[in-house]
Amino acid sequence: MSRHPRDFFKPLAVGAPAPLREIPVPPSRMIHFFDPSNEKMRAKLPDIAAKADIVLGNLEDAVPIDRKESGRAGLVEVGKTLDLGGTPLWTRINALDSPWVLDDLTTLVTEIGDKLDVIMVPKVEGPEDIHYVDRLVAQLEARAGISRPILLHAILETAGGVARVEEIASASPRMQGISLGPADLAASRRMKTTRVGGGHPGYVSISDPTDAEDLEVGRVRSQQDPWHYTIGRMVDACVGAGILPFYGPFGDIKDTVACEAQFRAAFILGCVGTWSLHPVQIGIAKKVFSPDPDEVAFAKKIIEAIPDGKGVHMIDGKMQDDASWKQAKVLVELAEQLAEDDEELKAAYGF
Ligand code: 1VU
Ligand code: MG
Repeated sequence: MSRHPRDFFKPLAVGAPAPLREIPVPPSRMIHFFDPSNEKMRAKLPDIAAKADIVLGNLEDAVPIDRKESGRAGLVEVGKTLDLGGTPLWTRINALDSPWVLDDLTTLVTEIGDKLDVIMVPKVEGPEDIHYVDRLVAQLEARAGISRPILLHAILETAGGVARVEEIASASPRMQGISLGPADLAASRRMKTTRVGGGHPGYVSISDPTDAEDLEVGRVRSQQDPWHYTIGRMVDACVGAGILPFYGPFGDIKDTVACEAQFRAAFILGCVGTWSLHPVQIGIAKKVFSPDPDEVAFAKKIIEAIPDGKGVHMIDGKMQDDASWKQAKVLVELAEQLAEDDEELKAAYGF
């Protein structure tokens, strides 16, 4: 936080809306990416929005240079003409050092700022990047007469950004969350992988040999998660700042099994959701980021057995106390929230 604490929640431009004190937490299991320069994808968006928790018009990487302007115009058209049935609309703007970002922000905030919930900012290196966007968005909100502040979401995809993730998370009251960007981050760190998320057969731990003479015998190799450290650090930074952590892209669209495993590792470590790059990943994210019904049933049992959440108890042979009661609350409260608008989940959780 670079401003005095007393000024942290003051609007950064005369006429801009007051920053929110609490970050809203609607169901956020997947941020579904679409290419707004692709007319076919735009046409499918109402159907996609009915399945996804959040839809995001991507203007940055993956959109070719000659379609940057039509992508921006396509997103304006989406905001002005499509009924997304209440599903939040986000965008990912071009990088702050690119020739497109100023027009991205100016056009989007002034044309469809009242429809945009969150602006995702790529390649954030430090709090100064958030401060720049924060002030500019405030000026544009004031110009457009927007009454609800647009929130910001940073992608953690440079080594420098990871080193300053706590400062990024608390750079502005507009900060809504952070996503892991494993592709750019791998390149920035000079990690030796061409994969977009997921494990790597070279990143393993190995058991001891069973034969002292022959080092090849009986050794079990087990792939490790190269994103474990960064996800853990990102989750801590986000929770400390009262904002939401997300896993990012999983590029092997055909390998739905590995995608599910990567999403689940992120869910268990504390992420609230992930990106989906292809319609097939929406269902995977929904399954993974909705808590498992058996685990919710056990969590409910803990809460029912320990109404005041105090003391030590044995439930099904497992020790429960004040801390495990809080763990149970995390799962049950998330399940209750997700079940509110989903009859299938409501039945699965027995609410
Ligand atoms: O059956 P149809 O032809 O009518 O439709 C295709 C396709 O258009 C559609 N589809 C999508 N619709 C909405 N949102 C999407 N994200 C989306 N992706 C595909 O589904 C039908 C079947 O598609 P497909 O299996 O034949 O797949 P394609 O080869 O058409 O498309 C695959 C890619 C990966 C190109 C496509 O899914 C895509 O563009 N996804 C978004 C990629 C993206 O946003 N990348 C940037 C974020 S990741 C990053 O920055 C770091 C790595
Ligand atoms: Mg990236």
